Amino acid sequence: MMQKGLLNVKKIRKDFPILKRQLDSGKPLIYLDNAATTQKPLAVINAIHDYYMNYNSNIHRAVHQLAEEATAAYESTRQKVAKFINARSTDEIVFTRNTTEAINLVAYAWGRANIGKGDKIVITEIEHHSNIVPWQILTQEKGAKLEYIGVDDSGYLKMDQYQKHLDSKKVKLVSVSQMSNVLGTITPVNDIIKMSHERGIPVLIDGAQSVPHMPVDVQKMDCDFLAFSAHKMLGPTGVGILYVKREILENMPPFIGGGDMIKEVHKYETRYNDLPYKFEGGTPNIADVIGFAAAIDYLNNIGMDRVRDHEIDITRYALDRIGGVKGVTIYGPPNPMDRGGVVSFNIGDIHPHDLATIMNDHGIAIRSGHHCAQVLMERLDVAATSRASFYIYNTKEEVDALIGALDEARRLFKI
Ligand code: 7TS
Repeated sequence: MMQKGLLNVKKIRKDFPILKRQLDSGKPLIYLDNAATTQKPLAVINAIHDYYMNYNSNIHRAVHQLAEEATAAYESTRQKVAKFINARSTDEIVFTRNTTEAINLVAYAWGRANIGKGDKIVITEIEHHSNIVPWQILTQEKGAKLEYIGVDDSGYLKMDQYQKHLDSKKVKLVSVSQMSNVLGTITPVNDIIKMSHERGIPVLIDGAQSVPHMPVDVQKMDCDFLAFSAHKMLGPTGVGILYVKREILENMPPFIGGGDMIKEVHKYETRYNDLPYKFEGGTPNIADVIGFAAAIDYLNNIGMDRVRDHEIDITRYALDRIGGVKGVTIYGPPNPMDRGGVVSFNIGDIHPHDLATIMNDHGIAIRSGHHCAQVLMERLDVAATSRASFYIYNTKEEVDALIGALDEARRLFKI
């Protein structure tokens, strides 16, 4: 049953064994690097353990009992994923290794068949490298062009630039992150998709940061492709999801050739398997796909609306508290309603790696660096930022501990 009201964070924390960990500094762990990967509840760890202990087998191939059990569990995750994002059917859900591979799948399979000389692909300045490099490779190979929607000083996309790109009439694909992993910006994907569909242009949504943190409905949004990673939403590493609208997937050539993606192979030709198996060549990451189901169950039990509400609450508090630190610059939208639970900042001229090292001495795990978003770093005119990112088990007390440690760093560096 879905719960109501504020999250019972105290209870949630008990489900995550790692949160009890004492670090080498002697301090308890304060984990604020959730945009990189989240921690895993016991239910996920147990599901993986149970698979290897009791029904380890390859899937889709044999008729013996273990194979049937493993196949059923693997396919049950696909059903849960389809329901979680409200896909029309499980045919539209392809398992990959991560968001990066999901986007590359689209670039290779769809892109090679649909992008030609002089065509344009539109992305934005806030993208993660995973949503930049595949398009650079494709456009360079095809003699096509990569165009950017800029970001303003408050972290919002410059929609007038988007309009101009669309008006230029050569755009064949738009690929945009729904939530920035640096600024936290939640982008206006509904408008972006509507504007591009009016011109018959498909849209890929990078949901690596959005799907774990807010309700995402592919039918409502009407995106053509959606990519995200299990490991950023309580699930194991090594599992990514690519949603593709059925009518597009049906016409896509395959990505990786080999076992499992075929129906019949002859000396010089192959009949490919049904959707979505045509896009899942080779033995997949069975154990972790099975583990991912437990993560989806866990999130469903809380309810994604409540996950989002918790993060708005803690982000509002963090923006306020971090904003009060002397010498601080916070990047991204000032309004917590317009962003996810990610706060990037710099303090004076303290290098983010130095800051992260001092935080580590306090048991606080934050991220420092370019966050795989160097195009955005150039736009912000910084080499790096520090970043605190939150999830369902984080508390305001942990934000307070961060502030205490930041103040100490500031004193150390005489800012
Ligand atoms: N897209 C976005 C918006 C991301 O934030 C990330 C990972 C990816 C794509 C790639 O996901 P992967 O699972 O394929 O690696 N972001 C981060 C981060 O912010 N820190 O570490 C990874």
